[in-house]
Order: sequence, then structure tokens, then C-alpha cells
Amino acid sequence: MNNKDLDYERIIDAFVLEGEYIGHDLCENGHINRTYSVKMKDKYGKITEYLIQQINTVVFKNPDELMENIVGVTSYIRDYVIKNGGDPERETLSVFSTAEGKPYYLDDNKKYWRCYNYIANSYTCQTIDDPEVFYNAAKAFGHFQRILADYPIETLHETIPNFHNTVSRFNDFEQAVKDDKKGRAGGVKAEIEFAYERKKDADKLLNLLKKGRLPIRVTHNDTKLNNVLFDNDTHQGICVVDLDTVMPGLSLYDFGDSIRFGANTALEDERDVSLVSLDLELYEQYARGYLHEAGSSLNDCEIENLSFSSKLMTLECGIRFLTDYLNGDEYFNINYPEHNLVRTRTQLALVADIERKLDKMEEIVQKINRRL
Ligand code: GN1
Ligand code: MG
Repeated sequence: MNNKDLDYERIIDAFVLEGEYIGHDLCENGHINRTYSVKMKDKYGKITEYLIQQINTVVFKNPDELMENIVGVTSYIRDYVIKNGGDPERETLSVFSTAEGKPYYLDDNKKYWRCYNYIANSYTCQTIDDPEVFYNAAKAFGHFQRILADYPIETLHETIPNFHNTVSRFNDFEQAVKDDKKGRAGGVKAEIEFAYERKKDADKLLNLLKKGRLPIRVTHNDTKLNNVLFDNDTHQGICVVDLDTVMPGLSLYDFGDSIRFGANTALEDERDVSLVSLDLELYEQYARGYLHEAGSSLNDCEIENLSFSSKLMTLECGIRFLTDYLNGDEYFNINYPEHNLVRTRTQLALVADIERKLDKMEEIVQKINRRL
């Protein structure tokens, strides 16, 4: 229990949560938002839990636009789930409005809070014990993308401009090396050089987009394994969460980022990089699940670049961690001083392993694609 951070009485008032407050917990997850679960008991003794989240306005600078995206997308998914006979309380997040009808509560300290339904009888995974879990995660993300295939994309705001623009990520990285604000560049020469050697990869997908070979879609843009909720009983992925970065993007961003996180044999912040590798079995499971759900809506160019996108998204993330380390840890939450450097090293080690396995990864995709 963590009562110091959350002014739960005001929150309960603002969102008109009914019943008696029984407690709240800090949910440890994510590098960006702070999330709490708040428990309320009604007069019949029924306990309802809510998810209360403080929006990180350093990262998401326009909370109105951000919430407009999320309300739009979650309402759309909700309608889809209802039409298809599913359970809208479990298969999507839903935004609770405040008494004034706003999708967030702005407190006296200018902090923005939002309230979602809490999806009970579910769990998240940080790592994978059973490859089936990853297959199910792939289906969940593929399904999410497919549901949103006809969403009016022009109504979506770009919540973080150039979020997966690998060229602009590279420029930010080069700038951070040049500035060397904290005098850390000298200690990470090998990492910097490794990244520079791969600069030529940065514009590959963006060029295919410019040529019209890759389409813009509604994408999640943060498809970490821990952004899927799994059902305690069936172990199916029931709901995709962490919707702040739902924006127009490339399907390959979502595929590649999932592989980066979930098919790594080590944690994102494993200190022993010798434990880092790309698990080909997990890669196959994910590709199977994803193509099974979303494959029919993908074009050849998207399918041809699935393996490359895994490398590129891993490289992008490594560069982002390294940039943040050089800038003095301004962006990602860290638990110890060199946390971003440790994360950088796992990502770069994974890039190196993906490069060694790229041919095998491509064979896997072709094999699955032939059977579709
Ligand atoms: C952040 O919030 P979280 O932990 O799901 C980040 C992602 C990174 C990820 C690295 C808005 O995601 O882009 O890939 O950390 N989200 C944002 O673990 O920057
Ligand atoms: Mg998350």
C-alpha cells in the first residue's frame, strides 16, 4: 500500500467512484506512467477495482489530444466487442469521465489523472515461460490492429511526434553525443560506435513509406509483452493496454517492438549481456500468431520486412536508452544510476544476435506465409 502519492479522496470524488474506499496499490510497471489500483466496496459488499493513472505530461505534452485518441479508440473497440458478442468490460479499457464529463482530473498541483476499468482475473508477463504465451500475445496485438483497420485514422493526434521516426531518433542520438552534457560519452565509446555503424538502417522503412510501398495504419507503438493482459483461466490475451502511443504508424513498428522485448532470452535490463539472445522459437510463435490474426491485411512489403523491423526497433530502443543516458536520464524512469546504460547494452547485444540470425528469421516468416 502506498498512501503518500495518491490523493485518493479527491480522485474518488472527481470520478464519482461509488462505495467505501478500502485501499489502493501502486502497480509497478512501465517506464513512463504511475499507475494505482483503487478498491471500493459498495453497500452490498461487492468490491470494484479501478485503475487510476497519472498521465506523464513531460512525455505526453497535450493531455487533451492524448485522451481524445484514447476515448476514440477504446469506444470503437468497445462497439466492436459488443457487436461480436464479447465482454466489453474485459476486452477493452474504458475511460471513466469526471463529474464534469472530462476524461481526466486535473489536480491542484497541475497533475492529470485518468480512470479506467480494472480488468480482474488477468495477469501481465515480463518474461515468457511458455512459448504459447507469446503466440497469444501476438494474436492480441494482431487482433488490435485488425479491429482498428478501418478506424478514421485522420482523427488521431500524434501524441509524440516522430515517435518511431528512426532517422530523427538517430539525429537526437548524434546531438546527445555532441552535447555530452554529463561527460558520459567517453565511457560508452563502444556503444556509440556500434550504433553509428548501423546508421544506414535508419531510413530504410521510412523510404519504403515515402515510395508508397508501406501503408500507414493505426498502430499501438509500444507493443511490449507487458502491455497485454492475459486471462487467468484461459491464458488467452484478452486486452491490449497502455494506449498512450496509439497513433498512425507502420505495422512493422508494432511487430518489431514485440520481438525486441518478448523474444529476448533476457530481461530488458539484464546486467549479464551474455544471457541476451534472440529466441528463434519465440520468434516463430510470435510471427505465427501475428500473421494468423493480421496477415490477411498486410501487404508483401510489410511481410518481407518483419525480420528487419525486429532489428530496427531493437536498435531504435537501444539508441533511445543511450541518448537518455548521455542526456542525464531525463526521459525513462531509472532505478539506479547506470540503468539506462544497462538497458542500452542489452538492446545492442540483441541487435548483434538478430543480425546473426536474420536469414533464419526470414526463412521462418516465409514458411508461415506460405501456409497462410
Ligand atoms: C516505454 O511505458 P512503457 O514502459 O510501456 C516507452 C517505449 C519503450 C519502452 C522500453 C511512451 O514503454 O517506447 O519502448 O519504455 N514508452 C514511451 O521499455 O516512450
Ligand atoms: Mg507499458
